[in-house]
Amino acid sequence: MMRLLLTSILCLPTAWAIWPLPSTYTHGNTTLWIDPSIKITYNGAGQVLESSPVGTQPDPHSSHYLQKLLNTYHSSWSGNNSATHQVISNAIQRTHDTLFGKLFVPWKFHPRFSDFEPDCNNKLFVKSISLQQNATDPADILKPALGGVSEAYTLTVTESGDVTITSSSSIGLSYGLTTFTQLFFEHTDGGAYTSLAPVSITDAPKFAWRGLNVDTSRTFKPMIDLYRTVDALAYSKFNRLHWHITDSQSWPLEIPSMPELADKGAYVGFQKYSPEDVRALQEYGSLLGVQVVMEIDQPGHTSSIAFSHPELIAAFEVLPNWDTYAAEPPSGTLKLNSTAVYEFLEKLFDDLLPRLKPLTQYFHLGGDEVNLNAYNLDDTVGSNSTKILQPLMQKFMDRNMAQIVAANFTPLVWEEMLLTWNLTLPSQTLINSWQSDENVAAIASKGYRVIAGNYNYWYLDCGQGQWLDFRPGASSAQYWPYPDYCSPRHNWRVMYSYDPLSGVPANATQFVVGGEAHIWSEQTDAVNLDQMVWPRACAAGEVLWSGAKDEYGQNRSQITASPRLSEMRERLVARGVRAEPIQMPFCTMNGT
Ligand code: CP6
Repeated sequence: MMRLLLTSILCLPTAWAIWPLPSTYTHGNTTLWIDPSIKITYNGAGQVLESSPVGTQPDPHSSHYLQKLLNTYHSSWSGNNSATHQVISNAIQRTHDTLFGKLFVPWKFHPRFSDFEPDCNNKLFVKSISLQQNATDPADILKPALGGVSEAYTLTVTESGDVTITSSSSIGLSYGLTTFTQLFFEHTDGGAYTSLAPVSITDAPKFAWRGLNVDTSRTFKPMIDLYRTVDALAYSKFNRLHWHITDSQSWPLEIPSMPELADKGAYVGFQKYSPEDVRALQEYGSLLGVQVVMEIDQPGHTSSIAFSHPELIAAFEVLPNWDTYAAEPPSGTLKLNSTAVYEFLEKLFDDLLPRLKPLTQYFHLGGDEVNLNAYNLDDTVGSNSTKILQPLMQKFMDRNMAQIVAANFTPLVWEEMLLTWNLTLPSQTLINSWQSDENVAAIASKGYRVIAGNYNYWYLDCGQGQWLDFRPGASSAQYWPYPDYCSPRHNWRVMYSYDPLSGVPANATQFVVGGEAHIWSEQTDAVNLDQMVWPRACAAGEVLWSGAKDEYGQNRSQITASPRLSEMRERLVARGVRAEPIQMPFCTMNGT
C-alpha cells in the first residue's frame, strides 16, 4: 500500500502544465474534449465576434506557418480605434491554430506503460467559449502596462463544458485564451482533451514590464526570426521586446534621411531593417500585447556610425589596445562635445521618433559601458577626467532627453547614466539595471522606476565563463581572433532563482516595475536564437508574471517547475520555436 502510494506520488503525471503559473487556480479531474467546430464568441463593446472555421494547417516548423499568420495579421491591421477587435479576432484565430493545427498541442508526458489517457467513448465536449470584456478602452493595446490597461483575466471551465474568460482588456482576454490552450493535450488516437475540469483561474501579472532584450547589431536577425520571437514572448506572457538594434559592430537600421548609415554600417546590403520592417514588427507585437521598445545605444557602443560618419566618432578602432577605450572591439564612441554630433542625433531622432510613436511610448537612449579613456582621443574633449566629462555628459543627455520628451516619449537609459555618471535625469525615466541587486535597490531608493535583469542571472548568453587564451603572452585585448565572448550559459534554474526585488527595501519595491532577460548576440544569430532564448527565458517570464516567491515567501520550487517547464517547451516546439529540452523525457515522465 505504502509502495503503491509512493509510486503514484512519484509517478504522478504533471497535472498542471500552465506556464507562467496563474495567481490563483483550482482544478478537478473531469475530461473534456475540444473540437474544431467550437465557436469562440466575444461580446465586448456592444459587438459580437465569432471565430472563423479552421482551414488546413501548415507544418509549424516551416516558415510558411508564420508567413500565413503574418499575412492574416497584417492584412487585418488597421491601427484605428477598432484595435481591440483586431487583438481579439487574432487571439481567436491563434487559439484555433494552437488547438487544432497539426501537432500544435503536444502529447502528455506520462509514466511509461501507464493508462494515462482518457478513453474515447462518450466524449464530453467543450460547449461554448465566451469572451467577456467588462470595460472597453479602444486604445488598450497600446498601454497594457505601467498604469495603463490591466492585463488581468479570469478563466472558468465548468464540468459540463462552458468556458468563460473575462477581462477589462483585449490583451487580458488573449492571455486567458493562451492559458486555456495550455489545458489541452493531443490524444494518441487523435483529438485534444483536458482532464482538469472544472477549472477556475484568477490571474494577473506581478510585474508590469516583462521584457526580452534582443541584440541585432552583433549579429543580424531576419524579420521572420523576430516575428517568431515575439510570438513566443506573447505565448509566455511577456509584454516587451527591447530591440537593441544598433551597436558598435553593425548598424542595420535604415534611416531614410541618412541612408549612408545602414548602407555603410550594415554587415551586408541585405542585413538591414527598413522602416516598413520596424513598423511591421511593432504592429505584430501590438496585436499580441508585446510592445517593441527600440534602443539606439550611445554615446558608447556606436563605432558602426564611423563607417559612414567618421568625423563623429572618437577612439575608433584603436588597435591592438581597444580595451583601453571600450568594453568590446571595435572601440569608438560619439564625441561628447561636438555640435556635429548634436546635429546628427537631432536628425536621427527627427527621422525615427515620429515613425515609432504610433505604437510605443518608450524610447531607449542607451548609456552603458562608456569608457572615460575614449575621450582622451576625442578632439572635442581631450581628457579622461570625470570632473571635465561629467558636465559634458549631463549636457549631452539633457539634449537627448529634451528631444525625446518633446516627442512625447518616456525615456529609458542604462543604469550607468544614473549610478556611475550621477546624471540628473527626468523623473519619469526608466532605468535599465544590469550589474547587481544593489544597483536595483539604489535606483529604486532614489525613486526612479527600474527594470531589473542582473547579468549573473538573466543574461541568456552568459554564465560564469572565462576567457582562456592559449597563445603565449596573448591578452584578451588582441583584436583578432576575438576570444569566445562568454560561456558557459546560465541554466534555467539560475534564471528561475532570480528575484528582481532581492535586496530592495520594502518601501521602494513599487519602483521595480519589472525586468528583462537579455540575449546579447556576439555568439547568437538566427541559427541558434531559439535554442539560446527558449525555454530559459520562460523561467524569467514566470518570475515576472507570477513573482519569484511562492505563497510561503520562499523561492518557487524548481521540483514542481521542471515538469511544467518541460511541457511548456513542448508547446513552444509545437508552434515552431526550436526551444531546447531542459531534461530528458525520462525525468519528466517520472514526475521529477
Ligand atoms: N553590449 C552592450 C554588451 C553588454 C552590455 N551592453 C554586456 C556586458 C557584460 C556582459 C554581457 C553583455 N555585450 N551594449 C551591458 C549592458 Cl557579461
